[in-house]
Amino acid sequence: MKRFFLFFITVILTGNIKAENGYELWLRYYKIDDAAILQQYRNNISSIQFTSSTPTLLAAKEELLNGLQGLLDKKITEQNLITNGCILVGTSSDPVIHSIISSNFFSKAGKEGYVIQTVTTNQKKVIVIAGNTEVGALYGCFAFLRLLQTHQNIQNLSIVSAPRIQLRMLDHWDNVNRTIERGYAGMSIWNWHKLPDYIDKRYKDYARANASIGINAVALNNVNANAIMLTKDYLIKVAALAEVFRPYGIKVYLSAKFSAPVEIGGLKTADPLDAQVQNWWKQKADEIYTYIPNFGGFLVKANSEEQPGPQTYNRTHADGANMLADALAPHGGIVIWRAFVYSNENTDDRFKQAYNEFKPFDGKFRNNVLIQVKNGPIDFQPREPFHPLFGAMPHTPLVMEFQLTQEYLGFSTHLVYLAPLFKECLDADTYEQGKNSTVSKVIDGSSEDHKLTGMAAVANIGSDIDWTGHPFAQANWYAFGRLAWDHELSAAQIADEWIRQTFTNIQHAVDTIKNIMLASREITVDYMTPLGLHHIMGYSHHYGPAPWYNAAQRADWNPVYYHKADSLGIGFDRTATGSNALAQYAPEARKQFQDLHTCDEKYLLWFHHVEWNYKMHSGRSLWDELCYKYYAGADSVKWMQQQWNSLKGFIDDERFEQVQMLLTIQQKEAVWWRNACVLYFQTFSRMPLPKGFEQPAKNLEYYESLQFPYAPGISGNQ
Ligand code: GCV
Repeated sequence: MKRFFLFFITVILTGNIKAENGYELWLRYYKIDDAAILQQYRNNISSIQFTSSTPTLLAAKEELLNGLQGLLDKKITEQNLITNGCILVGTSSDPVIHSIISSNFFSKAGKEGYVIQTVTTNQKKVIVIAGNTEVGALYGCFAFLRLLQTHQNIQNLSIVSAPRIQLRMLDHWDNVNRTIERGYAGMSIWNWHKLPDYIDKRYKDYARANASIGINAVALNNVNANAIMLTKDYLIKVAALAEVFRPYGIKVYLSAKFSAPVEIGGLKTADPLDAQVQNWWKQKADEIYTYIPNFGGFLVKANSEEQPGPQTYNRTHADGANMLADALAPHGGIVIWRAFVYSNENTDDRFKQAYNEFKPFDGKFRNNVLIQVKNGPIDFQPREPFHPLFGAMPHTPLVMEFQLTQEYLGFSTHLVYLAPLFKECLDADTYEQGKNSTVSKVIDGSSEDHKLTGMAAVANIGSDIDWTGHPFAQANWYAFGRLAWDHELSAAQIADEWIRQTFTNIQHAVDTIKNIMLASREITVDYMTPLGLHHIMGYSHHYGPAPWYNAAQRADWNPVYYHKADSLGIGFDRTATGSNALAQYAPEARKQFQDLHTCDEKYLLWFHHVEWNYKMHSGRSLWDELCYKYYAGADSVKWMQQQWNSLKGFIDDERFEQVQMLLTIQQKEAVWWRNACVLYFQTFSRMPLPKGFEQPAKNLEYYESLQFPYAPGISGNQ
């Protein structure tokens, strides 16, 4: 019966769904297809009134009008009078809004938050959307449209929402020549050649999408920076983008190359303690602010992976960051200095290097410096324990750095919903100040009362028509913004609202898609790096498995450095008998990892070298468990395919087929990962595959022979 019902719905729907290319993201505003909900909205909304027409409120008005007219399929008028069903939008400084909304709400909303209230005034029922600032009101409009797009009841609204984190930032690794380092969705959307005169429509749509989820900062260029970005010609182009973004509350930042004073300034040195160098940066900052009055500041990768930095001149990270901070301070700019550093000369465990280099400088940075730390200690792996710097630098504001572009998670061909990965890190307990000192409390400033706070993510956006190359990669952009606004939202809640806005509100379809999304990250971990394996992907391009690789010029670029498989077992001993990286965590946090028998098996091989015969919680040997995980992961992609196939007719054919094809690739690649890894590790364990497991189709030599010279995403600082 249920089947028949679903089939019936499918038949009805198929005729109505128009093809979509994904360009509109989660801001589609198609007519509400539920008659009762549509009626409720039509009854409650008739007109809009804006209290002023500044650029930000004009942007809000355009969005609200466009959204309402699309969703309600009715003409919405603009009124000067308050009538029944009017939506009144403005700021708390407007006398009418001030008189009908309690100031309590506004104090909770803070600088960027919003209030959405249903109010009856002079016998007229109205909906007020307001903030203390215009950008707060803009965010409120987007939030209101989200309510409608997700079919919420809007008859008696009483909502106040404020971001938990101040700086909610996308970092583009886009090069000047429009290639993108680790980019899998086409070329950079910044057309530097045509800027500043040609303003692509995409720039505004990009700003709208970001504002709709509260993103308020973007670093435009690769952290492997090109100094040319700081020349006048390029600053003028940057200024043109900043102008498009400004009404949407978005500030631009630039990745600054530390050697710029030499490369474009004609100086002999970039030593941060040299007066001429300091002066050069001061003048550069002054110049930037003449073009971009609301410029955000610099993002810096220094002394890491061949990038220049203060250590080049025997100075410290603090010397370098503080020099730039002093140049920006008069203008209110900030420096975001990355802690992703590891040195070739240092033979100690790469895991430990960022902590060792940065912890001694805790409290030594200027007030306008933030230190940006990747979520885990190595590099955006499918699963990492939280970075030990979180909780270790109480006197320094730390910015979280996540990665949306799926460098280590199947590029833009694998469906991997990243919110569970983000949440796992944010919810981890650092025990910095006793129990419940979660990573999220470190970065939202509540642990140490920091006023400047931030969360950043490496963007997954490119020139592909759907922006992200995989329709589901859009969900990662969306989830990042929502979590940066409120890290207490759950991965399921965010998936739910994204699906409803992006695909459909039909409950069966929402549930099916949500199940796929929520399972996808763990499935990927299982077929790529189960039980705490990490960094075993292809060399340089990072595509596919290569646990055997051992030819890189630096030891810590080789997978064998990380898995340490030998005839006895597998895994990196980071306890006191090994590299003792665990000592970098607070004692209580360390406890959860340090004992082989109690360590969560998800992290086992991150911290222990474990014998092949070791008995796991399941009762299986480690070897059998490893095989079990690899096979379960690959099989689960088939489950994802079956689930997806059941959605035919619930969503448009164009995106349905796209995802179907991408899942086919994902399934093949999952089997490839499984076969290559199992065959390789078997050369050490010398144990058979567990009974009943299908023998890999090819031998290890075959997998080792695969070459991908043109895999996407590799590039330097062009
Ligand atoms: C921008 C990893 C990536 C590099 C990236 C680097 C970083 O090593 O593979 O492409 O460079 O991280 O975060 O700086």
